Amino acid sequence: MSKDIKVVVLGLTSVGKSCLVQRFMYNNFEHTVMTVGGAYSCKRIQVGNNEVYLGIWDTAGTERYEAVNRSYYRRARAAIVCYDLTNLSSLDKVTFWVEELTHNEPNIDIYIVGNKLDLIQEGEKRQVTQQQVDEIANKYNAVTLETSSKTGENINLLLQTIAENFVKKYPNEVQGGGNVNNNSNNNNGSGSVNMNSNSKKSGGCC
Ligand SMILES: Nc1nc2c(ncn2[C@@H]2O[C@H](COP(=O)(O)OP(=O)(O)OP(=O)(O)O)[C@@H](O)[C@H]2O)c(=O)[nH]1
Ligand SMILES: [Mg+2]
Repeated sequence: MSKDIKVVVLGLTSVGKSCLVQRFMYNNFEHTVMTVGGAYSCKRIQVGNNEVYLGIWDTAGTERYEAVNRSYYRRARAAIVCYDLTNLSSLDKVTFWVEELTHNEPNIDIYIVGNKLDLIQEGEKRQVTQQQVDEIANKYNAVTLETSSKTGENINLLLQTIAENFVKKYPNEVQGGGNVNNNSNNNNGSGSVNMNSNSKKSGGCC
């Protein structure tokens, strides 16, 4: 049995939303242009005995597209709300989107994701602490993770966790149940992540 899950990616411009989607979809890190409107991608992953199709809407981070983004997150089951670990002001936009999502899509699962982890590992100053992020996450019952689209760290883990948590939360929507091994707090990229062999660029999606 397969299941389509709509996922929306939100956050300030340049925090790395498109790079995150590109890394997940094609396992590369290439030059991206500023997103205009929204861009859709779909990929199949395996959760236990179930096929899950993640239909991902990558949105534009500039303010003039905020109204448009509301149409992209409508009826989404999960939201990846991104900030840049080297840019404190990008956290304000996280609060903005998380509040808006909680108000308009109260059942949505929220993942607050700190991008550009590689820059911190290379010695660039961290501007956003885990404590600051936890304050928001605790308030809105969100999962947090730090990722790098450049190195690929935690990108597959993030999307696999979204799919696994969905199957756990809505077993009746995904026939067959499956064995779900949720490693949502495991930041080392190991464990239940098994993505690439199941990749698919089109078809069967939301
Ligand atoms: N070092 C590093 N740079 C990154 C990473 N992710 C994105 N970038 C860079 O950040 C810039 C913006 O990336 P995008 O993915 O286009 O940002 P965006 O959030 O989609 O921006 P908008 O489409 O304008 O909303 C680009 O120069 C990327 O190369 C990362 O993980 N590490
Ligand atoms: Mg973009």
